[in-house]
Amino acid sequence: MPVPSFVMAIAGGTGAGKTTVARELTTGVDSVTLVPLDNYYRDRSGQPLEERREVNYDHPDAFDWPLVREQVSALCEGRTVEMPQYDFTVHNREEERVTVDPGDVLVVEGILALHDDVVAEMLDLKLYVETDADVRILRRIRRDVVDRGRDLEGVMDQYLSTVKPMHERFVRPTKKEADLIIPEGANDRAVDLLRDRVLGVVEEGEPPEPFSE
Ligand code: UZR
Ligand code: MG
Repeated sequence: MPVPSFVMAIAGGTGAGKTTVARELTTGVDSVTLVPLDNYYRDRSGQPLEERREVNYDHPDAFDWPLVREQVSALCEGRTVEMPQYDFTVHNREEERVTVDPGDVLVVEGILALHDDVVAEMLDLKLYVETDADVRILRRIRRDVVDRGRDLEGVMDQYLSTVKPMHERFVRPTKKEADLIIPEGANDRAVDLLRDRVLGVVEEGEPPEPFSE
């Protein structure tokens, strides 16, 4: 298995376009390993669904950080991991894990991708995608209502009670940990520049330190 040549994190609020940026940034790279932090929500099999519905999933405590550290570190060292999968419809980890190999580029993506100091040590590049809150909530509504079959009332309640306050308390402050802040979603010049950089590192073996020359 290869040891990844480039390890990056992409943080930002819900609906910011993190997944899109991750895809755009790695277009043209043969092997990319995505580490979505959503997969690392704690295992709540011992808890009834009613209780799981009430969990604050935007708080850092909702995540299984020891497992995130263990698996990101393993992938960085070129080892395969058994990655948990998350089922949003029942708010729980799935029973089956998926075997994930390390690629040339590793992308850790999630609202709190820049939250953990130990994970931060493993990163070559830290990005924060910044998108206006109105755009983010509209995207979130579309995703939750259309794609995940939730009701509008519930999505609005959740946004006001947890998503927004936790964003302000835990997600937005990680912006200052970022090497670069990418304004609004994909298809901009920032993304083009970075993609060239990533491809350069992977194909020509340039040093991973971003913008070091
Ligand atoms: P992204 N989330 C759920 O809605 N249900 C769950 O069971 C687990 C997570 C939401 C979470 C967060 N919050 O805002 C979002 N809430 O998933 C993060 N409330 O995912 O980065 O793709 O927006
Ligand atoms: Mg996403």
